[in-house]
Amino acid sequence: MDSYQWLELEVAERVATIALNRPETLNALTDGLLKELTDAVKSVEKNPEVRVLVLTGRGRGFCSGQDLKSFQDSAGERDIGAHLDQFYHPLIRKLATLEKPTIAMINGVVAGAGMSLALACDLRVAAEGARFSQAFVRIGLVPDSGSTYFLPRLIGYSRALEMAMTGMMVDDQTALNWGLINRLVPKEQLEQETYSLARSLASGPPLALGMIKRGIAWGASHDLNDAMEREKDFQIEAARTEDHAEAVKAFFTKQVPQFRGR
Ligand code: LHQ
Repeated sequence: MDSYQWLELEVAERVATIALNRPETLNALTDGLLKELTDAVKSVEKNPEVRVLVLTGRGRGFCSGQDLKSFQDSAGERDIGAHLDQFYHPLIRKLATLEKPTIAMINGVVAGAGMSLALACDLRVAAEGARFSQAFVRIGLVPDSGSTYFLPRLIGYSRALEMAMTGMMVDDQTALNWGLINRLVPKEQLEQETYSLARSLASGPPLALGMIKRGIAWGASHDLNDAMEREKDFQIEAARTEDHAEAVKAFFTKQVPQFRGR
């Protein structure tokens, strides 16, 4: 896909930005938007110029989850399992396993599967005023698209259950205190803070960053012995990279290492 109707994709200074662009619905997810989003993440994956992905929303919302209008129009006719298999699962898997750091730049309200999208990113930077709801229960559904996996790992079992069972709206400060987001910044500093973080990650060692992402995901769901074995495999690979050799040299010559991803 060369151009997109429902989102914007831009690349600058080795950082790609995907901005969901259906602001009138707080960026609710239609089939069309989900297709474009999956395509855009794949193109970020393939683009060697890109080292970091920022995911955000245009307007006052980050993402309000499944577009309920398009579902309402075909109420009863939809096979939700097939819908999840076709649209959501490949997207969440692709985001969570992308070998490049991903940052959700949270500009406003986040609900339902929109929250799953934010949770599937590696880091979350939110603007003051952002709000978070596992809205599924409010319409008689259950958390999907990875929320049951990511949420208890991020904020703990009890808080995850409270959010999922009540659909409560969690405010920005609570989200920070609970570890749902990494950073909370004034609205007008959201882009500056996010891109400063993104550029710093983009100047890091790409191969090591990819392995760190896989390693932490592995460690979060394995026991200590398995985790150490996996770390060892990754460390052997990392220690063989040119980037590692260059960075050690740069340390002793007191220079800033230039990581090339080799
Ligand atoms: C929307 C939406 C929306 C359409 C706001 N759709 N228009 C489910 C089914 C099957 C398979 C896959 O997975 C899923 C997973 C899910 O994601 S289920 C959960 C779906 N999402 C929700 O239930 C959230 C619905 N939205 C809300 O609760 C509120 O809009 C929130 C809390 C997000 C924001 O509230 P407000 O700030 O008060 O904004 P608002 O409600 O006034 O919304 C602004 C506009 O956006 C409004 O349109 P209008 O024409 O009246 O201005 C809404 O209708 C529209 N909108 N969410 N998901």
